[in-house]
Amino acid sequence: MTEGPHRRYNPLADKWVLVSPHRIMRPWQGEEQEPEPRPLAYDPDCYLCPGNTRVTGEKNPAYAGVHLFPNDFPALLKESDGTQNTAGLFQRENVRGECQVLCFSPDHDKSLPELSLGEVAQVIAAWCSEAERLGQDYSNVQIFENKGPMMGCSNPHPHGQIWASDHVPDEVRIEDRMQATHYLNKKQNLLLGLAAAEAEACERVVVQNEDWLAIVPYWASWPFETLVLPRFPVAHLPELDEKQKSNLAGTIRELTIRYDNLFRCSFPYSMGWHGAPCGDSETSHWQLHAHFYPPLLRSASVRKFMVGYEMLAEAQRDLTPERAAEMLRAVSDVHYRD
Ligand code: H2U
Ligand code: ZN
Repeated sequence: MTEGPHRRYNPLADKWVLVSPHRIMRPWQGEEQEPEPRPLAYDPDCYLCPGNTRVTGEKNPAYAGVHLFPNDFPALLKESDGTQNTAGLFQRENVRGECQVLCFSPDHDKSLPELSLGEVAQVIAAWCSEAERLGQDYSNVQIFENKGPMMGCSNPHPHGQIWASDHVPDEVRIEDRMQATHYLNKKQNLLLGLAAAEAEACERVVVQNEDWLAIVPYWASWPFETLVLPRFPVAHLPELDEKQKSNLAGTIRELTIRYDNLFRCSFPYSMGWHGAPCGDSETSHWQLHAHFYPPLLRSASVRKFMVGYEMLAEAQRDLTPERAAEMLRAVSDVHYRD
């Protein structure tokens, strides 16, 4: 028997999602996209490949592992001034920040799931050291990856971005408030409690090891959305020890392999890390975590659109999070291209 329509609450974002499991069989006559062609290991026209020249004329080094460089078109600048207006209908404030680009590997063709464990560990080490370095100067260090043309990513070369800002952006500000309220009311860390409950129930777990869990959250709004959760208290990426980082490499590698295997394609997503605002002295309510938001719904080309009811009312899904987790668990943990 299928479940009836119901709503689920997201205590981290203070949002609801409408779940309509009975609707999953509805016919699809919408857009069918062509799967993207696989690129080459080296592309002479790519601005991120080793040795190539970027838009600015600057030349990339012949890098062998990860490669980090300041974004040539940064959304935030180190200095900013202008009129501030802190009251009324037309408020504005000045912002200061820095943007970095992080190439995950010299290989133009290999995204995270196709890198070795050691190579994924190098990406994690770079995330941690940049979070540490930029966290000295800024309130928030937003580490993220936008993957695939479906997500508007301009270049197939595997890379992520890091935007540091002197303000705490909305998503993090709301999570800060929600975790603080939960901690105050329940005397428990929200996501640490969630990790323990999910590990026990297993229903929504996709990957697990001694230190980490990847789950499809109970309140997921994207069909195959996942949350990567530490099973120990930690507020910031640079606080991870070597074993925790190495187990995280295994978690991210396995999760992204399962993603790719689901529809046998390079699975698009936006992912990123959330940690406590840098420099906050009281962080007991905070738990570091990563969100993966993939757009795909039923195949390499059929995506979920967050439109209509989602834009005007609240998120809605047909496939249950439990079924999504089951599907991700059912595929192999060996990449389909191996
Ligand atoms: P996306 O493909 O996720 O948009 O990221 C590519 C980033 O790389 C983008 O932010 C930067 C763009 O500004 N970039 C450079 O810094 N130098 C270049 O020569 C091209 C692109
Ligand atoms: Zn490239």
